[in-house]
Amino acid sequence: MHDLILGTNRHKLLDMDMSPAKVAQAAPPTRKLKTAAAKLCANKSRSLRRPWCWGDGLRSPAAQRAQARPWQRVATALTALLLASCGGGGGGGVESPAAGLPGDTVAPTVTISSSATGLTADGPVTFTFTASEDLGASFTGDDLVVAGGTAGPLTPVDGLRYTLVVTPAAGANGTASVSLAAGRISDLAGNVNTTAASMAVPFDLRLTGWTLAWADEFNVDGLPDATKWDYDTDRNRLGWFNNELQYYARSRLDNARVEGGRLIITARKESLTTAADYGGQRYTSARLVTRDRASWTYGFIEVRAKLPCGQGTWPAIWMLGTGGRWPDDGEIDILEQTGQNKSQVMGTVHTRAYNYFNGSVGVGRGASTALPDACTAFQNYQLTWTADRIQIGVNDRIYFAFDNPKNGDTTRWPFDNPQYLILNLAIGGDLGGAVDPAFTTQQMEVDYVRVYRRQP
Ligand SMILES: [Ca+2]
Ligand SMILES: [Ca+2]
Repeated sequence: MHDLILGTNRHKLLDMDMSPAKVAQAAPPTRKLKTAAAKLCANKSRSLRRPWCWGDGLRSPAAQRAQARPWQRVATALTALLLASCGGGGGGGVESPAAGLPGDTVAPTVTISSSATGLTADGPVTFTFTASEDLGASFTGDDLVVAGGTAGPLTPVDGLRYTLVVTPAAGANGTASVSLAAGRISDLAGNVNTTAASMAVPFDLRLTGWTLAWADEFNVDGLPDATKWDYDTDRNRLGWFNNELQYYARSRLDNARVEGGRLIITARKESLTTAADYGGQRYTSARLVTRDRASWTYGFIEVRAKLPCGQGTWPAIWMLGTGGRWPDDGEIDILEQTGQNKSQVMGTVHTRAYNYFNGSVGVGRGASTALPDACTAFQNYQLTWTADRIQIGVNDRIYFAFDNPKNGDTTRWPFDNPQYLILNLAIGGDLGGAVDPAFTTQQMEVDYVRVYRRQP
């Protein structure tokens, strides 16, 4: 395709008496190209008239040369010589002579940017197309393939820029994208674009009104970011609360490292007998907390993670109140998975009224949902927490909701105060159960943690 166009341009340079219309006739490959030049000349509304337009028709290059000022003739001839000796040049260079004039052999390009700020758009997305040179009438909305929403008209902003607004369906989430194929547009000299352009923007209209307040994308290899994460090792010596079997290590790459854009928490069968707080455990792992670094009251929290498949592993993504009083300050379990059923995930809240010390109202309030590929693929685990309700979901599907009774009973709703986030991989214990005798290592991988808050 590229060679074909260069060949055509070279032909045009050598035969300057071909009219643009004839060049267009001889040129590849689209019907649009054949008519674009004539269309342009017929468009009286454009403020910048083309030097090769005359009246409503086309002037031959010979007529243009006759009328051109002497310096223009010299410049045109020099450039034609240069271009011919260089074999026509390639795309992307500085346009010489001026874009669109006879002798312009540089194919136009289009770059695309979007109005989206942050990671996810929360409303209509405005795409801006910036052309490398004047495209005249050759660029229309019909040249674009739009997905993920309804597109408005392609609107010229100035000679080079155009905008297009894509409006996603109300309440939906997905990806809005625009793409322009090669061969769809041409510059004023008839050169056709040889490169495609496209842009995709993830959007989530459920986030309308929410602002990204805190995130870790895990982009820096090594130990987790110490400004965002601490380690909870408090109960290594005495033993953890739910009869789990692991020792939680601090700042130890073997148990928590960032690599390839992910946080990897690894549980291992090993005994750190020399650790100062060793409590007799036969497994190691890590429990990362944002405690004393970041906490939130209300928000939308999304954690994209892949869970371990091994029997006896108990991964959790959850929150505890910063007051440190359990269960009075409340607990929100955004994700838990038992050691025996790796195709199911659970969301739960615990309060003074709803905990396993209080048999009268049950161990907690929660629900589970089937997720067959939880341990083989990344999934989005989500908490939507407002003053009215806590909702827990996975992959945009809410499967558990817990309402604020709004009667002032903090034993049932202690969730108007800040909570910090915890990521850990436990072994065995009350939910982990029996550990596979062949266990050596298992891991939970986290692609990102994103916390959104309502705009004030
Ligand atoms: Ca050009
Ligand atoms: Ca990541």
